[in-house]
Amino acid sequence: MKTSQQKISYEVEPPFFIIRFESPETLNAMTYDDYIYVTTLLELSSDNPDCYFTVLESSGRFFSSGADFNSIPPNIIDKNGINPNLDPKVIQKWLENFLCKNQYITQSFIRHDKILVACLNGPAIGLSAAIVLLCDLVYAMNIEETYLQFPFSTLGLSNEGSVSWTLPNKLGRNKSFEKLLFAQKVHGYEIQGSVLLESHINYHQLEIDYNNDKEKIVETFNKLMIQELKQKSKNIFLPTVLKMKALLKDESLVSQLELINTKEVNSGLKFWVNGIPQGRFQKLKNMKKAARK
Ligand code: CO8
Repeated sequence: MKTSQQKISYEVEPPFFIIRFESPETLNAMTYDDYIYVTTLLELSSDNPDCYFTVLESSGRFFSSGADFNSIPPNIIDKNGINPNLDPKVIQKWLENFLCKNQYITQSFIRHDKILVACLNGPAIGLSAAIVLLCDLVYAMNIEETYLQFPFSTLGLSNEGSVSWTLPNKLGRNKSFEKLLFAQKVHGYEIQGSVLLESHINYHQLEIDYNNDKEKIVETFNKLMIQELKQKSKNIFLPTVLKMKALLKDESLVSQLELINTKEVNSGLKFWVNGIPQGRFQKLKNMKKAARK
């Protein structure tokens, strides 16, 4: 099994701090260790005075398939016939395994002070999709193939990553209800112009076969996105972008995101204590295993 350092690389290319997900074999699924490693990289970027942009890039078909189902710990409940709701040890276990980690990861993205850029090579799912909605600039390689999906209801989870605030504000309230309650895909075309921004890359001008050379095209997309951002920021006085971010994402907005983050993790805790997500993740893992045979 790869370590977080093997799955996630980083590069400092001022004014950019580039974080790249490099486990295409699992569609860039993330364990809590991986997400927490990303938060340490966010801090490195934050502490680097030469970096003004933190760029998230990925590899392969998906930006990220969200939580790695192989990393979800099994729920050992009812071993002694104790109702899990009444066993403080079970509650403590999920406070540590879920609530603290999830809240901390989301909080790191909410509070990140550099311009957060997501370059989507493909779809993002779950907590990773929620993180995309917390980014300041989001570019997609291919609008038709890109989607965000929040399968929290099918996995017996509650909303995560402050998506209860971000999605209704970007997509509208009623549509967000449908997308979240029924775990439906938010297609690229539905958020084009609001979440997904247009890049000026013209793939038809590149000498790459879009359908047959996906690895090369993602590599090229990542490279060209950095070039494009360099070009766009060529004539700007960089310290202004951070002042602008502080205004566009001011303390009242940050506080709202933090409040909803706290409410979300608390609303999900009971499901973990009762073993619901663990069972559903296990089912998903078994389904994938069976499909491999
Ligand atoms: N975890 C681990 N492995 C994965 C994951 C994942 N989330 N997603 C895909 N993979 C693996 C598959 O097992 C498969 O491996 P192999 O080739 O060895 O069989 C490989 O990646 C390719 O996947 P598929 O063959 O399934 O590719 P498809 O194009 O057919 O399907 C999908 C792509 C739709 C993304 C499908 O793989 C899927 O449904 N994956 C699960 C997505 C998911 O539900 N993620 C969880 C979201 S919830 C969340 O993020 C909340 C987090 C809360 C807890 C945080 C704990 C860290």
